[in-house]
Amino acid sequence: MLQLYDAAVSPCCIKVRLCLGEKGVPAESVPVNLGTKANLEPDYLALNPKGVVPTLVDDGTVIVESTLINEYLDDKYPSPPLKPDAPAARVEMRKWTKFIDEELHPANGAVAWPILSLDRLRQQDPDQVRANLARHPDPKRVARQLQIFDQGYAAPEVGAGLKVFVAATEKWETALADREYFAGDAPSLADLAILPYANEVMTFGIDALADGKPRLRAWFDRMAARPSYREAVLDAVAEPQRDAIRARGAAAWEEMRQHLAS
Ligand SMILES: N[C@@H](CCC(=O)N[C@@H](CS)C(=O)NCC(=O)O)C(=O)O
Repeated sequence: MLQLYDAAVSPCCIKVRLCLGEKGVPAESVPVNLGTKANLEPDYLALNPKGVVPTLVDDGTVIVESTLINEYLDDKYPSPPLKPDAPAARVEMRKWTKFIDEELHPANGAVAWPILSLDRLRQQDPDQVRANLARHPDPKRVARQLQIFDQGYAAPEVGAGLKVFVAATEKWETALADREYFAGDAPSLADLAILPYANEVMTFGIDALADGKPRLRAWFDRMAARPSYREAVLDAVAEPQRDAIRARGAAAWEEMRQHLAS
């Protein structure tokens, strides 16, 4: 059976779980506790030298990077297809997955990461927290997390990340003007790549970002009605935890939104 090294609320892991759900392919979820930095233990770094989740292991073959994992799953389990047939629509699909990997996911580290982590980290010894954050092999991630730990939602990184989210929701609303899904006429890997981040917008207390974007809301409702969303999101994170995240995000939004005024 496939093994997925996994973290429940990680958008990159949700992306892969959505794909497994759409395919109806079972996988053993191997939880990696990001809170205790299990992702930086030598055994895990041997699988994924970047020290991030997800990692997929298929009978000894190790695949990292959520977008590549989903491409692999779609190649290996072609039914139902999650890549449109037409070459131009495939380019469209990959334009979105590239945008998520290169722009929105790093911004996510400045918007969702503090909502998920900051309150918990602030209950710990600050020097210990800084030392722990600094252990990560990616210097950009370390600098971003240290700045946000020290400055909270006033950190410039939060403002920059939030502006990327605003731009993303605007791009999504525009793209959905003439289509129901982001590439082709059925859900594709593009929709599965966007959904975890749209889910944060809609359920992390920051849904003001979707105000005035009816097409984005309708697309989200369509995608959230699919069984794969139930499995990948609702079944993976208990309702009280989802409620707590929403409450923390709503409080954070009052501070975060100040960045949009400037
Ligand atoms: N480009 C990678 C990004 C993976 C990534 O950033 N994963 C986050 C969770 S969403 C992580 O493992 N963070 C660990 C940490 O910050 O220590 C992918 O798409 O798989």
